Amino acid sequence: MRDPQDFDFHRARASLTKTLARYSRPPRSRPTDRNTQLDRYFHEQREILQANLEKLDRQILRIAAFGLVSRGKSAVLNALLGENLLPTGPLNGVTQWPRSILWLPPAKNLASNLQVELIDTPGLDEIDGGTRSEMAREVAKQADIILFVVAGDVTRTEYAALCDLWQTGKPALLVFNKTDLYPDRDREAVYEQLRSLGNRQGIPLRPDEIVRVAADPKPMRVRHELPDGRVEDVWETPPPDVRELKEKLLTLLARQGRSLLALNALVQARDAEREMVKTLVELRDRDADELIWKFTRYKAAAVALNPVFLLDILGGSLADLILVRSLAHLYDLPMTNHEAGKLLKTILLGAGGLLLGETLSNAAFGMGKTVGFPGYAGSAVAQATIAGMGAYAVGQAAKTYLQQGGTWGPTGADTVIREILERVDRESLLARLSL
Ligand SMILES: Nc1nc2c(ncn2[C@@H]2O[C@H](COP(=O)(O)OP(=O)(O)O)[C@@H](O)[C@H]2O)c(=O)[nH]1
Ligand SMILES: [Mg+2]
Repeated sequence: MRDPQDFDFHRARASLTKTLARYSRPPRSRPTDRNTQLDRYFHEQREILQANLEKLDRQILRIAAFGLVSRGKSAVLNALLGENLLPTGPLNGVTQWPRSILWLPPAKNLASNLQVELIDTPGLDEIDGGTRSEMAREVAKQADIILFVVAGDVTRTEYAALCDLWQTGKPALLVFNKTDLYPDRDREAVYEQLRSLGNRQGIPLRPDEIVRVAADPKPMRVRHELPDGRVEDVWETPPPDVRELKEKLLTLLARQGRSLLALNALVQARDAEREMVKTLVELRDRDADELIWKFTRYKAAAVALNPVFLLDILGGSLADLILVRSLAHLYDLPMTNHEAGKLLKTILLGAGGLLLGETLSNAAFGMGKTVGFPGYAGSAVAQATIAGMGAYAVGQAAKTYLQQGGTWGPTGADTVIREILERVDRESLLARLSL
């Protein structure tokens, strides 16, 4: 049987490739554009798309550790690595910048060529406010899984930071470190404490998203009984214990690693595309509305003045089509067949309205526009109104579809994200990304 993760992976790749192709060139600038940064902005978003495609191709999954200073973020990652590659210490500011290290977990647990990168970050309270939150947001965006490291009581600051990270929709684990110092603090106790902090806002985690570790336990005094019956106290340093965390991560990586990678790439691609389209739409919204009104008036006038029944409908629909094309041109946004199809439906509904309107007004005012003035004027006004409204509806619908960009098409990011999430276990960490 084909691995569903493979399927997710390939669909995500196809969707991203299509999106990139759709935005292969920056939108043409218009004299009314106030924002001269449009070109640069477009390239930035395109780079995000490209980077995500590369990340997907190289199959790099990123796990980032966050938390306040000295909670043992670096120590936890070292314990996972099985080597002290990252500097740790009791002083603030040991870790100044985010750093990433390739993790080679036991291969049998990992599907295919997945690579895992561990990202160490400075304490959320280690650098000044603005830079810190921006850095945290950037790293969180790129991460596929978030580890939030605490030790002892969870403070309000930690709770707030955890909520912020939770907003990204990424799967997150709360890593309760230094269990050697807090042997009685079990999962329930930690969860209860979160509850007391969260009160009505809800808890940003489920109990099974809490793991307990002792990444760098301090030496303990151990009593040894010697063969001759004497008792001796010696200091022993227990080995790091990150079993719970490692197991959770390996299970997650094996079951959903590639799907997770696919989803994250898609979510970022979708956001980049939305950003691009939003900027363009905001910039050209006034022009678009003007265009729609112009067409609305033309169409109303043309329908009112034109005496031939079928010509109204044909001409009206043609005008609608031209309006749609003009709008697409104005925004300079690509229009997929899927959207064009949806639009066509709206246009046909508009034509149906006109047809119905003509029939009804013919009945109400006698023989229609061809006979007698009062009848003509009455039905002409009615038909013109309906035709005008139709153009307006079509214009607004076209605007909405264009604004949604390609993300809703059959290969669009939104569709693929939804379909992957429908397949995966809803209760699992992965479902968090549906936010
Ligand atoms: N007792 C105890 N100390 C730990 C544990 N993990 C880390 N530490 C200590 O906590 C201090 C801060 O660790 P570090 O990894 O630098 O914290 P970071 O600032 O969050 O990266 C260091 O002195 C570590 O030795 C643990 O499991 N138990
Ligand atoms: Mg550190």
